[in-house]
Amino acid sequence: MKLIVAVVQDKDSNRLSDALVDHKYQATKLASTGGFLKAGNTTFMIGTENENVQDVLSIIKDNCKSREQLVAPISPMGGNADSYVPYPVEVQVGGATVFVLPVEEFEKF
Ligand code: 2BA
Repeated sequence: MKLIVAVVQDKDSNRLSDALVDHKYQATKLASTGGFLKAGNTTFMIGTENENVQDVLSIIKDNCKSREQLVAPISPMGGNADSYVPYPVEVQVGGATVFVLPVEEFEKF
């Protein structure tokens, strides 16, 4: 068994959870925050058998889009202004960041 942990954009989270339900995969959604952008994102935990992993990964791939996001500049408070960039910078935020972990034991009580 594997645990798939997928960090996705909030905009894709309903579509992805509907698709997982349609394909009869169980998932838990956690509200999370990206360390870099400090913006909300959604982390899915999906426990599934090894033979389903590729199917789940393709469902994630099909339902999560990569987008450009603007990062607003933060003015240096009494700091060094030399490296200050006074205009918004665009970053590419991925469709999904996915980790596949082995599960040692799985119980439901
Ligand atoms: P954030 O940390 O808010 O990052 C959003 C996007 O900003 C990233 O997209 C990346 O394009 C850019 N970025 C992140 N750190 C950067 C840095 N130090 N310098 C320049 N640009 C940077 P993604 O890579 O697609 O990541 C989307 C979200 O997935 C991340 O949101 C984070 O919540 C999660 N994530 C990505 N890599 C991770 C990792 N290795 N471990 C845990 N979570 C991760």
